Amino acid sequence: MAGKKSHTSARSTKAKTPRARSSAKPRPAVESTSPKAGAKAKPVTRKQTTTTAKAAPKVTARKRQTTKAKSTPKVTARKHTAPKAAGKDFDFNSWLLPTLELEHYEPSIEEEAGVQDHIKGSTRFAWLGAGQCGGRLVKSFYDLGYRKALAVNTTHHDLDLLEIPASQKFLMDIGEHGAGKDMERGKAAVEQHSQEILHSARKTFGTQVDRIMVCFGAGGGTGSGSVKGLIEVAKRYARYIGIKDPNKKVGCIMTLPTTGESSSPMVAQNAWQVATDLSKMASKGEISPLIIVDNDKVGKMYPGMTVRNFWPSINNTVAALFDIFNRLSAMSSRYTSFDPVDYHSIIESGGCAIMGLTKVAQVGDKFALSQAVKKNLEKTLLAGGFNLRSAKLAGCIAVGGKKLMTNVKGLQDNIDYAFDVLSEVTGNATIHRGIYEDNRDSLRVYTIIGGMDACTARLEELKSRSAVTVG
Ligand SMILES: Nc1nc2c(ncn2[C@@H]2O[C@H](COP(=O)(O)OP(=O)(O)OP(=O)(O)O)[C@@H](O)[C@H]2O)c(=O)[nH]1
Ligand SMILES: [Mg+2]
Repeated sequence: MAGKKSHTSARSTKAKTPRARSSAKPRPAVESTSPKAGAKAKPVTRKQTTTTAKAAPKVTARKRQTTKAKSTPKVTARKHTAPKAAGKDFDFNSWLLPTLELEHYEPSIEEEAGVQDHIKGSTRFAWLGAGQCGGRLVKSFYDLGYRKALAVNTTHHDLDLLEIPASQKFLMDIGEHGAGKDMERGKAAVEQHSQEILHSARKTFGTQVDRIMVCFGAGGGTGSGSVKGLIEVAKRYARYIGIKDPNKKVGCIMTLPTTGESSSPMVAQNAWQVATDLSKMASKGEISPLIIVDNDKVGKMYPGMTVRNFWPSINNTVAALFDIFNRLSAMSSRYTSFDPVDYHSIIESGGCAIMGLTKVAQVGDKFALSQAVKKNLEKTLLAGGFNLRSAKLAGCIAVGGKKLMTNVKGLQDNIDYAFDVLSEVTGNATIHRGIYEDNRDSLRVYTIIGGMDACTARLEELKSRSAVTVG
């Protein structure tokens, strides 16, 4: 038995209680369940069924294996007996400390519905929006039916303008209106209020959530400064509701500033800093996915937007595009289904992710179609500067009008060929495919590319701007 000692954990001290030591025969390790030595202890947890005084040596099979049992392989019989205070050298601490058994149990969480969603996707998302951009992004998701949205800000002015229920807004009061592009203030705000934000998240989201996305705009003070703290809060919430691997279930949507905005060195510096930090976290698998939306690129892709519709148009496009993958992954197709498992593997692949939509005019010609997809791909993705060949996984879904699907000969082949071309462009990333039909008159190709390295070229550009000194 002595040789076994080296295998035992700190918990083995229990076996050295006077009672255990005085036993003539080798006794099963003693597990204490009650602080009352020698008392007839009541079961203390749902799962524990044996009571201390009734501990029978014949008990050989236990449903619940304790750490101790694992570390002393020879012990087959287990009893849950409280230590007896027999003898003056009874060491109260040595048996009291190991009773922290409850740490091994999941707290029993009651199902709470939280705010009800109105979506038809395969995955239940909760949204945490920080700063003005984050708040407006989550509002766009809210409008699509993703009602589990919570906006946080350091100023009530931005929150007041958000048309979501007051209970889904949280003011991180730091005594000033906004962080004034000072990331330290954003950071301090979340540190000061993290407990209350967690509380609001629990109340708003409930327990029926699969993934949490934190949204913000890189460049400001509130969102950029608080995002890392909020990711932590999101992970705490995830653990609280029993999500197993929070690193894979908490992601981000981050926007990058326009050229005009980043002519301010502070905006460029903030954006470079936070985008670099989050890209590192994403590549280490600490968040997944990190979806990047470059406001500058989107602004140039859709020229002629008015001031009034600039942000709402971008936000609604981002939300609708994100929603497409979630929604289609819940639908089966008579052609090729994009399964929830496909979808999840992409969004869990870590690294950076981008999304895009290409409309294809020439569908009847195999090469024209694949060329259109290839040529349009980089142009139509919502952010650039990535090495697409670093992608691990991608999803590509072609949605064609019923008439096209019925009348165009060889369309399935042509679409398949376009998928192959995409695989080539992404350095042979695994492409999860989907082919669906709708009532429109066109063929649209929706793409999400995941598991990529950071958009180094774009980050360098931001860095160079942040070096410019004013005056
Ligand atoms: N896509 C998108 N980007 C936005 C929106 N609003 C702001 N941004 C971007 O987000 C960046 C940060 O701006 P805000 O979100 O206003 O900043 P903040 O986090 O509130 O920080 P402070 O105002 O400094 O407290 C801006 O430079 C813009 O590029 C929006 O509604 N949609
Ligand atoms: Mg702001």
